[in-house]
This record gives sequence, C-alpha cells and structure tokens, in this order.
Amino acid sequence: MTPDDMKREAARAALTHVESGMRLGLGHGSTAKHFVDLLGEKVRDGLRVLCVPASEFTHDQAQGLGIPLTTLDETPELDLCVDGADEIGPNLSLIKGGGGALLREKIVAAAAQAMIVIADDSKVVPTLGRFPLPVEVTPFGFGATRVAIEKAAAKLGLSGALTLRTRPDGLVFVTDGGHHILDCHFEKILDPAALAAGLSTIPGVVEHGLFLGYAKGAYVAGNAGVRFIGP
Ligand code: ABF
Repeated sequence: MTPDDMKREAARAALTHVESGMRLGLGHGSTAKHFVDLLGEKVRDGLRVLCVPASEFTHDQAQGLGIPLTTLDETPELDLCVDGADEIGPNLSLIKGGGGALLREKIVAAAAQAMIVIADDSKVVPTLGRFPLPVEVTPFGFGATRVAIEKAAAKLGLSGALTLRTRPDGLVFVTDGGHHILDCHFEKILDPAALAAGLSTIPGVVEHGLFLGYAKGAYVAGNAGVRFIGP
C-alpha cells in the first residue's frame, strides 16, 4: 500500500462510526480529504448527516460532493469529529496544524462529543515533537509573541528554531482566521501538558497544535492493515 492508500483505509475504518442523523465535524488535510470523499459516497447512497467543516478547503470539497453543511452557530454541538494528525503520541496526544487549520480544527473537535483520528502509521511516535509544533499567532506583536514562546519553552528545557511559516511562493502563510503560524522545532516534548499550559498564557498565541485529551481513538493504517488505538 502507498501512504495515500493507507490514509484512505484509515478513513474508511472511521466511517464505520458514522450513523444516519449524526452531526459531524470534518477535519482538514490529505487524510481527512479521503474521509470526506468516502462520506460523500455514503451521502449519495442516502446517509443523512449534517457537517461542520474545519477549513475553507474542506468546506468546498464537501459542498462539491453534496454533503449537507452547517455551522457551529446553527449547530453548536456535534456527535463526532474525524480528522487527521501530524503526530500521534502517548495517550492519544496529538500534534496537529501542519495543514494550517489548527484553530478551526480545535474549535470543531471541542464541539464534538468524540474525536476519531485517522492516519497512516508513520504518524505514530513515542514522543511528540519531531514534527515542528505549529503555533498560531496574531500578526500584531509578532516579535514579542515569538520571544514569549521561546521563554515558555526554555522553562521546560525546550529550544530550537521557531520558523514563520511561508507559502510555496515565499509570502507569509495566513490562516483562515487571518493569523500567522510559527513552526516550533522542539524535537522532544516530554511534558506536552506543561507546554500547552505555558503557550496558552501568551496573549499573542491564538492557539497551539497540541491536542491533549481530544482524541477518543485513532485508526492507523500500515502495510499490515488498519489498527485501532484506544484510550
Ligand atoms: C490536519 O491534517 C492537520 O491538523 C494535520 O496538519 C494534517 C494531517 O496531515 P495529512 O492528513 O495531510 O497527512 O488534520
């Protein structure tokens, strides 16, 4: 199986949790894209769901497939959220945001009773942090926010480059919410909860990509097939 086949198989496994009448959060990224494609097929076959997409990209994809959409204003509580991840660590701790949609992904996940993660098995790690942690920041006060993040990290013995994310054309990446992203190369985050707490106290940090306590399970696909990682 190619990595893309694995992503699709993980997405297919998560689809078994979807029942008619459910309110769903739809994530962002290449694995979530497979889930939305497969969901679209089910909707065509008569499945009734109402979905909140976590990005403009997913919104457009789902709309194109005829999946009924709503917003968290109209539908503030969801039954299930299905999304990808950049890293899956111990106790289903996650790094997310490589696709730049972490703020909306976290808002959607928080509105859902349960979150199921879908991924290929390259995402499973013993310790979070090899994937640079995305931190969404306001453009205003960017320099001060950057220093504050460095100081919060240093208290936990974390150093490493903080890179302002840019687009392929070299321009600064702007999130759906109009913010920037600092990719923090911490390498080994031994205490994700302490780092999350430290980042959350910084005013210019809109949100960070540590998702702790969100996932209720993960479908992880590899050459040997799909396995479920539970709590
Ligand atoms: C999103 O998709 C993210 O938070 C993460 O950045 C990304 C996962 O990447 P992919 O599914 O494309 O491998 O859910």
